[in-house]
Amino acid sequence: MSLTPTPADRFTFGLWTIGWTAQDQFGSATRKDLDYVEAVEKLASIGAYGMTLHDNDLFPFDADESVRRANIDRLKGALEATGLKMPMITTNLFSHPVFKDGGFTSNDREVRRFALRKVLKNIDLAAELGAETFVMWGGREGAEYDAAKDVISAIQRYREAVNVLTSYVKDKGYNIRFAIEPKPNEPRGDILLPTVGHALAFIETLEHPELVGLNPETGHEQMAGLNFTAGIAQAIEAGKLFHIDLNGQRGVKFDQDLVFGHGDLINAFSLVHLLEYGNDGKTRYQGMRHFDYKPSRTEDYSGVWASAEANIRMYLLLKERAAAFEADPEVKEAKAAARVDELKQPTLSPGEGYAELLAAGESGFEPDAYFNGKGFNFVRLNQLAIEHLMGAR
Ligand code: GLT
Ligand code: MN
Ligand code: MN
Repeated sequence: MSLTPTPADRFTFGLWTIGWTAQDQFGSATRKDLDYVEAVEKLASIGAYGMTLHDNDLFPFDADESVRRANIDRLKGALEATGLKMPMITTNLFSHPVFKDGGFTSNDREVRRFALRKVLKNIDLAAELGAETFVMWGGREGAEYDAAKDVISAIQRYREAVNVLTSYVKDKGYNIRFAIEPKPNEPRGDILLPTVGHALAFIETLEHPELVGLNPETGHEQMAGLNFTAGIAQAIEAGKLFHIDLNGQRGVKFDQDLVFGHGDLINAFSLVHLLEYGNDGKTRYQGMRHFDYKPSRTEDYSGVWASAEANIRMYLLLKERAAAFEADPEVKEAKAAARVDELKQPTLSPGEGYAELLAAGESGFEPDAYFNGKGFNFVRLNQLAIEHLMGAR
């Protein structure tokens, strides 16, 4: 297997990732601004498939129509020249002071109306650039104080906003689907739709749930102490994994946005295995492998590009390790001993209902045999997985 990326690998990067100038809560920028045309050219040269952006990564919040148009056209020229794609676009509803209490769910109705107009305009840009996925990360949609936010109404306003956006896309005939990106906290004390599970439940209450899925981020689930691979599996099963933000996070702390695999490596291994193989070969994830990381504040631009390539290399190495795990006869045997595939078998037989189940009785089943016997052999299987991950097999 090759560790040289090709566009077929579908690796994409946010302009805000490699372009992050490393200003944080405690210190000023440590790098100069990155020009978006240079970003496009560099990404193409390292084998990326595409780049993604927020409206205001490309033009300032207060840009007039001529600046906006000039920058869009200059970007389009760079995309055409390099062949790089723009498969996802999103809107910045978090930087400007107007969004200090959120966009779709600000207590201030005028702000909510302004936010919706900003997103509608950006959907036109997504259509113009051929983006098929429109991400919604509601980082400012939340609160610090329970009394300050009527969460029931906030969810209703969130729903109202997403319903407006899906009806717009339908009326315009755009080939665009929305992907909600959950996050538990940061920058708000508590963010609405904090996890994959919350967002999945919300989507089912929408007017056009078929147009709305998820863009889960590794670190965001792990910040909540959750197993990212397990969340992604549930999203795949629900048909809702529209996009994914890959990065690294080391435990329950602030959002680190490390290089993919530089956090919980074991979980990154199981994730790549899941994305590449699904559970039956049919549920392989076909979408973008989008890296949403922050090149550390300690790095200059040579370090930025080395870290961008590190994301790609980590994914390809894990894919190679996952393939070796998948092909190993000893793993197959350990999986059989662990009865992994038995879970695919429905619990009831064809035609059976609860009445037949009850009538079947215990017929020889011995619950007590599970004491001091009938182990599942999961540890042996996990040891094999980790040996493959370590390159020991
Ligand atoms: C922001 C956030 C990311 C989101 C981006 C999309 S912006 O950097 O931390 O997780 O994916 O709005
Ligand atoms: Mn993050
Ligand atoms: Mn993200």
